Amino acid sequence: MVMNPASPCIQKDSPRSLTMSGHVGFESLPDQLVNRSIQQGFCFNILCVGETGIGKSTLIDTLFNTNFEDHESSHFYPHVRLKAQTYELQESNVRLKLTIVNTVGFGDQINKEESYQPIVDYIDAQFEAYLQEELKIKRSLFNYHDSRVHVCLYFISPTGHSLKTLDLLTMKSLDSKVNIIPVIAKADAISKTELQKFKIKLMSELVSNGVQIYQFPTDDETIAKINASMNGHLPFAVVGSMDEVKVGNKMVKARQYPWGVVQVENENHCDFVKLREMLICTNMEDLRDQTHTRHYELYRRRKLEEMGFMDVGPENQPLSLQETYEAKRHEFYGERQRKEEEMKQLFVQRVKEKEAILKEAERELQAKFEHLKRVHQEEKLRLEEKRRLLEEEIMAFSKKKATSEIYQNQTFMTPGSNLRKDKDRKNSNFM
Ligand SMILES: Nc1nc2c(ncn2[C@@H]2O[C@H](COP(=O)(O)OP(=O)(O)OP(=O)(O)O)[C@@H](O)[C@H]2O)c(=O)[nH]1
Ligand SMILES: [Mg+2]
Repeated sequence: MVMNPASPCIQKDSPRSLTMSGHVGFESLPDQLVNRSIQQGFCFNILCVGETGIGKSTLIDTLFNTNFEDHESSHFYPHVRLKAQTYELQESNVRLKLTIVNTVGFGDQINKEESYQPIVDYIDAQFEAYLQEELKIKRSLFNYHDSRVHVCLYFISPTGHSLKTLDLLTMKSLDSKVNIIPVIAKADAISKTELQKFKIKLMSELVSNGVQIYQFPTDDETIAKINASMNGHLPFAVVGSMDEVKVGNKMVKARQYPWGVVQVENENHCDFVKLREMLICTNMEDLRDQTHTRHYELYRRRKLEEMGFMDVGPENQPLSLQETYEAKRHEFYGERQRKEEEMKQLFVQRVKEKEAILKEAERELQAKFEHLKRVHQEEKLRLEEKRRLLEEEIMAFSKKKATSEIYQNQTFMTPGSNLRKDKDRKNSNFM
């Protein structure tokens, strides 16, 4: 026996069957479940994937016998967009919150990759929203509007040939995320013999390309027989119409043509009734269940593994969520410390580099200052020398001037000097 070392050895006996001597009342448990479910109401989400104008809205209207008033789309959208609309329906005392998600512009772009990626993203986004709600401390899953897609009705064009690459690519990328029920749309456009061949061709193409479509469950014996036989009719060839035509003395949903009437609910004309029976009456709960236990579970597992959670450790020993959390926290703190240390070292290195740069700049500045000081000193000396020479010149000039003045005076004072003679000459001229 393999034991968890942390836990004491607990031996579990298989339960003993006892007979009760009187009525206890837990036989009403299924009724309690039914009552609670009716009170709570149900939710069902259908994704319709198909080219523009292939008959998606008409089929949904026909299935639920109502008018959802969906506007027709243009063929010129640059991207595929998903449009979700939610409706509240009631039949007897059962309330159904129905969400119809339509692909707008599907197949209209040249780049086909962009046709299916938005669908994948939409489905993942609904899973993610549910997971986030589940992971909240204060969850409100009881009144949470579950938008996870329970079924994808994939509309195939009634070409009578084969699947298009886009059909295969899209179904292949969706089959692990959603229950796919392929339907041949506008089946009134294909003859009875061609239809049988077309169905066989489609199924073999799906199998050879490894596309997993939804199989009606055969494990519940009450519905095993009908489900097994319906699995053999896939993909359903459907016709949609909300028009009422008089056939015999009855008004029936039909499409009227100049050559005759195609009755939607006539099993000799198309598989519409089979689809309605399988989708709504027999397997709606299984579709909801498969979505939760298979597709969502897969998404959740991948997501938690991506986040580093696992059920067993490296030596295959069981790991509790808390142990994983502690290990992750430890790893996180270690990583944070390492990063902090790295940052510190980087900081010290940067400071050193900056200091070296500043020191170099200071040294350059000092050298510049010394150079300027020297130039200034030399200039000063040069000017002082000039000044000295100038002063000497001034002094020499002053001396010369003084000498010349003395000489002039002497000449003026001496009788018979030239100055006197000149004066006399001037005077004689006047007389
Ligand atoms: N022959 C035939 N025509 C159909 C069938 N179902 C719908 N149509 C017609 O196809 C046209 C488009 O139908 P819609 O139901 O609006 O198609 P859709 O896929 O919702 O179109 P978008 O939402 O615009 O992409 C309408 O003229 C319908 O009457 C069908 O089963 N057979
Ligand atoms: Mg539509």
